[in-house]
Amino acid sequence: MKEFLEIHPEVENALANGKAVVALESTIISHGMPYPKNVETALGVEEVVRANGAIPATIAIFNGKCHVGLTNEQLEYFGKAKDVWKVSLRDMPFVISQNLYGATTVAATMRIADMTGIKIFVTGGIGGVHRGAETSMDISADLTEMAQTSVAVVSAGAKSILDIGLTLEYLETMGIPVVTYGQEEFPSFYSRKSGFRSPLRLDSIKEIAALLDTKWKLGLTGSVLIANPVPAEQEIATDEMELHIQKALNAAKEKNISGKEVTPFLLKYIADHTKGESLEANIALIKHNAKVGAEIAVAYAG
Ligand code: PSU
Ligand code: MN
Repeated sequence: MKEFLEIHPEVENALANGKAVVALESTIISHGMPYPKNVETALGVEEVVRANGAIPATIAIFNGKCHVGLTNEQLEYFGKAKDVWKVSLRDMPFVISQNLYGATTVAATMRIADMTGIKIFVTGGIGGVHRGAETSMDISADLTEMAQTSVAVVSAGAKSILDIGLTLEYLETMGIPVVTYGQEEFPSFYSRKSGFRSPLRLDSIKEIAALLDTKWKLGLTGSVLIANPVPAEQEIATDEMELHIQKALNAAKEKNISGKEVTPFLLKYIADHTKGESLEANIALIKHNAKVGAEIAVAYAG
């Protein structure tokens, strides 16, 4: 696999010395937030990871190579470029063999992190089972990837553009532990609430690291979802978000949006219609996840 990887020397060095490394995705930069806030956020998230004792490794595909750890210029490129592929697992062989540029989703980022030897990955929200999946079959490859790849995912739960109940059922079926950090309820990205009880709860970083270590030492492959609720000051009420989500879903239906376009369309619609507030919440929760993810990576490495 080496021929497809371009590992930043700082990341390579950290891995060789058993230091904590945190993988970060790039779809969020290219397809999840407007420029220049996306680049500022990506740089800010990397700083938070460093401030908490780990080395950040943002992952993206450049000219057919999987880059693990990006330069600031590369981050800037991904924030600005309009022709960047959204790369999930099925897109990897095409984008790589065609020497294209791709921003990686949770699924593709996890896989590349695993190829590199990184065990902890931080994002905002994961993809999941979409509302209406009983007829559309729209279930994100993030979930099937989490079922097989042994990289932990730190997220603010799942956005309520998804069917959170079905997403939790799917994670249970696939044997993926879902641990909420510090509260009983599973969070829904913008909100600390979702209406669903978290399958598991842990209140310390040490216990989370021990759970990861135990799962993998038992030979149980696959991910652990660590749900880290958005900080209370930046939270947006679920009923307020629900109105925007309903409108976004209706607009997607009207425009016949399907396949891989669904998630970026819904994210952009909600961002455009909630303006500053949702963007600020989004930035705050990703930085908070970066802090918790770095702490877990340090505890796990220790
Ligand atoms: N959900 C969010 N924010 C995101 C995404 C999902 O709240 O940025 C992005 C992630 O990169 C995720 C991808 O892996 O969308 C899932 O896309 P799909 O539903 O097409 O699998
Ligand atoms: Mn989908």
